[in-house]
Amino acid sequence: MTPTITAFENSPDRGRGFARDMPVRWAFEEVGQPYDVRLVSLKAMKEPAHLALQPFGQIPTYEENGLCLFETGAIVLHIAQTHEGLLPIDAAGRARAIGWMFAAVSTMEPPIVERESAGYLERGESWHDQRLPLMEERIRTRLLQLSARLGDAEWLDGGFSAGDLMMVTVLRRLEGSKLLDAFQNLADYIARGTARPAYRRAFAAQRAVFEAISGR
Ligand SMILES: N[C@@H](CCC(=O)N[C@@H](CS)C(=O)NCC(=O)O)C(=O)O
Repeated sequence: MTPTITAFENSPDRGRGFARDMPVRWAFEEVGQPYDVRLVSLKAMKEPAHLALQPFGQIPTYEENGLCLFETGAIVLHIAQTHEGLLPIDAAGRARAIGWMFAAVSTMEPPIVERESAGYLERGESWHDQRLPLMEERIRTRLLQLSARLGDAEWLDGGFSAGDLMMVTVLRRLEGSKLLDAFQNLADYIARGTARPAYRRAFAAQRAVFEAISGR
C-alpha cells in the first residue's frame, strides 16, 4: 500500500520547503518509495479527524496499512528502517546515524525554531530586540560545535544518512540569516544535501502545491 502523508494545503512558507512534509518527502525520494499527499487546511488540522492522527494539530502525518505516525523524525526513521539507503547496515553505524537524527531535532532545532518563532510572534514587543542577540548566541554556540565536529568531512558519520537528511533540513532554516556566514563548512554541507537529486525532487513536489494554489 502506498503511504499517505499530510502537508499544508496553503503553506505559510510559500513553497520554500521549510514545512516539515519536506524531510518526509525527501526521505521517500532517497529510498525510491512512491507516496501520496493529502493536503489539509489550517482549520482542518485542528479538527477531530486530523487530531486523531496528530494530537497537536500539525503536519506531517504518515498513514500506511493501519499504521499512523506523527513527528517528522519518527516518520523519517520509520522510512529509513523499512527501506535501504538511509541507514548504515552495521548496528553501530545505524545507532550513530539515529543519534544524529536526534541531535538535529533535539539539540540543533530548538534554538533555531525559537528565534524563528520570535521573529513572527514577538517582533512587536519592546523586549524583542534585546532578546534577539541572546537567541542568536545560543544558535552560534551550537553551530560552532557542529562545525567543529563536521570538519572537512562530507557527511556527519561516513556516508549520507537519515542523520544528515534531518540535520540539513534543520540547518536550512537559517538560510537568509547571517548566522551561517562564519561556518563555511556548514554552508557547504547544506549545499551538498540540497543538491542531491532526491532533495530536488522533493522540493519540486512541495513547490508544485504552492504554485497550484497561488496560480503561478
Ligand atoms: N515536532 C513536530 C512539529 C510539527 C510542526 O511544527 N508542524 C508545523 C508545520 S512545519 C505545523 O503543522 N504548524 C501548524 C500549527 O502548529 O498550527 C514535527 O517535527 O513533526
